Amino acid sequence: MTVLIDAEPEPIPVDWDRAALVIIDMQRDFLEPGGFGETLGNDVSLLQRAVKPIQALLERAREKGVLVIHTREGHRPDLSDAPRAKLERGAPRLRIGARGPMGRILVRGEPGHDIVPELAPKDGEPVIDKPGKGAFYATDLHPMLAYKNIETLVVCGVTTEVCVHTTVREANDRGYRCIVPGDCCGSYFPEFHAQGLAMIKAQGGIFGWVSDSARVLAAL
Ligand code: C5J
Repeated sequence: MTVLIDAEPEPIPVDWDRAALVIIDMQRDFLEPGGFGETLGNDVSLLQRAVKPIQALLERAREKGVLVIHTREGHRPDLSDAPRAKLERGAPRLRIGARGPMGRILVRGEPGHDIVPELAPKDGEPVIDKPGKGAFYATDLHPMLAYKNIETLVVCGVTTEVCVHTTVREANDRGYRCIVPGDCCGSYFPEFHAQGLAMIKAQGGIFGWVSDSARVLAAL
């Protein structure tokens, strides 16, 4: 059934049978002290605000049978899928692959790579392991969505201006309509968060639509 979600720049009709909730990188490495986010000099507590609103959307999506997809940014333990340009950034003892309090930073299988317990994937919910910022780059997300006839994505997670934004841009170019509930996203830089959302909905929704968890829940 098609319903209208209130959003900017304008309300958007959504058929929930052809929509997916895509939760980007809600990993301990970004949200907890001692992970990748903190090694880059960020205050990770700023991302916590997104957890509860995402949890509310996730629970409702599960109840209603809406497709839920989780993503995790990270690399193979041998780092063979990480470009040098990415590995060489930051102080050597804090780089991707270095050992930190939650295991090797941004490496698959390490505790820091896990999704935070409040949003842990359930059996049957696809988890996309992505080596880049965008969820479409070097992953099977696009065919997975195509096989399920998905046309609309509700995209949330962290960080607003990096992995959420990159994913929305990639999705937009592939023909998906993206709705971003702003309170379900977080950034280490509040000004980038605000500008990131503004950029999505500017120019008639050049990358997509911006809404919030209350308005999405009202339509779900
Ligand atoms: C970053 C992400 N910020 N998930 N990754 O490096 O946004």
